[in-house]
Amino acid sequence: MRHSVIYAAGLVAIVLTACSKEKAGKDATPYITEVFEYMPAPGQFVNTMPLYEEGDTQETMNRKVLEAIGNNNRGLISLGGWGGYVVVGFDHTIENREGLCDFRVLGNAFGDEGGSSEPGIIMVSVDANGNGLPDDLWYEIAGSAHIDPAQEIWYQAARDNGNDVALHPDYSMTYLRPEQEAAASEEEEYILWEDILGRRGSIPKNKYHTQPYFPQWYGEDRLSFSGTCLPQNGIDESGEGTYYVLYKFRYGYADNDTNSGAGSVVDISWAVDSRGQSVDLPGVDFIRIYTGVNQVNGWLGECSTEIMGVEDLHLLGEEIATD
Ligand SMILES: [Ca+2]
Ligand SMILES: [Ca+2]
Ligand SMILES: [Ca+2]
Repeated sequence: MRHSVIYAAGLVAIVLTACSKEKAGKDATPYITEVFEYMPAPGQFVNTMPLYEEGDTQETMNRKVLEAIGNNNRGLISLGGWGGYVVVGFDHTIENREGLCDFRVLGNAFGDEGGSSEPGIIMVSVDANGNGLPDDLWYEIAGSAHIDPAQEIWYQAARDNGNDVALHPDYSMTYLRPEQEAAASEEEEYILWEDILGRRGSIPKNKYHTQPYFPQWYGEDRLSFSGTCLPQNGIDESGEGTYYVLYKFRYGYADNDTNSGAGSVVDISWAVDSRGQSVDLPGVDFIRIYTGVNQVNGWLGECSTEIMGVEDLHLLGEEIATD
């Protein structure tokens, strides 16, 4: 009997620990403190950002990602092609304050109207079961193209360019490990993929990045991802393959605007459930970001979201109203 009382006391302690995370204490940090999973899709910066070394495992790669983008270190990681993702956590719950943006995702996009926008789709989750792990329901942040792709100012130009400008909400893709590494320094059909729409394509190997592009710590030959696929935002403005512009979406995505730009901040109130309905979240404990566009832009290579960090705006004392 006595034993069960002690056990119950233990349970209470666990519940209190979970609750204490709900409000940011004075020691809380605005930055990423945990990386739960890093699984990029194949890409030209995969296995170098962060660096894969012989013997690395999923666990050691997660740790390398934390060293890069955690605790305001501001290193850079690449999520590779469409679907590649990272799941991060914090030492407190990021509060959803009414009428305000709540967090910022840092990337390496530049240009006022875009130029190098490689949008990542952002998902959020609440540690509903209080176990400290991201094994709860996920909600997607409905960015501007989730609402209406045709409102992006570059929409018609992208359409005229032959881009796929549709938003595919239940998209999935499978990448195939190459049977052998590319022999030449360049190879158009290097990593083959197929998608749920029956389309096939490839991630080409380019001469600037010669390492394997398939994540080397991943053991299987087929690597699948699912989520939303955004309209293709890259246009070859030169018409001869020399000048690609990757246009910026209006709001709600990662690595889409400059880090100081209005497009890099997110209001948790933009979250929707799997049916696209708004959800009312008091705050979030976990954030998942995945590359949102499936497009290869000539010599620039595949569109791949890069992440430099995440910041809790409230802990930073930044008050940014939601437009
Ligand atoms: Ca908010
Ligand atoms: Ca959980
Ligand atoms: Ca980028």
